Amino acid sequence: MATSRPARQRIFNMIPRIVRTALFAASIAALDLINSSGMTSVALAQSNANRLTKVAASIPPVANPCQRETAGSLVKNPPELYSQSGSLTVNLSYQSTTDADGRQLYCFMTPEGLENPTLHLQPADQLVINITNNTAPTPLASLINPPNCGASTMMASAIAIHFHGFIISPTCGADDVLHTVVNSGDTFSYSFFLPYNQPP
Ligand SMILES: [Cu+2]
Repeated sequence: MATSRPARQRIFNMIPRIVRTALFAASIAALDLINSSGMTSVALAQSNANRLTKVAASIPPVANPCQRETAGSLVKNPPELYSQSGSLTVNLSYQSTTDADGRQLYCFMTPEGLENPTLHLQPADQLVINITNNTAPTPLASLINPPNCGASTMMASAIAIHFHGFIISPTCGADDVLHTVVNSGDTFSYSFFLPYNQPP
């Protein structure tokens, strides 16, 4: 009996991770030193033009973001989103809040109020993530030499998403971890296809 797909559904658990560590900032700084010839005005114009092609409509902040379970309660699974007809588009507002104990919490919120959803895709599916960094801006920390992906300067509050285990290109809009910069107030779109042979 022929079946088009294995009975066991291949589900990928994609956990977006925020790259905003000091280590990452240090690696960017090192790249800046290597490319110390500096950014020309032509390069700046090119990077800005490139950036414009990547900007989607901004995702507004969501009320009551980054909620946590109360102490002693059962921890629930995160909400889940599934691709349909070969694609999944997710709009995310990256936000921060301070809890009752003074801790700074960060999270991804969908406009519907889903926090940190788990995204399920099939091989060959397209994933589109439009994300706005709605955290408070911090002073500009460093200049990112071209080729830029998003902003050409990086705030300490800048974010980028990268993906573990996906067989995808390390290019802008996919899994470029070195040059993708989404500063506070900026919006960025990731868009790529998973390969047909993407293992679970
Ligand atoms: Cu990683």
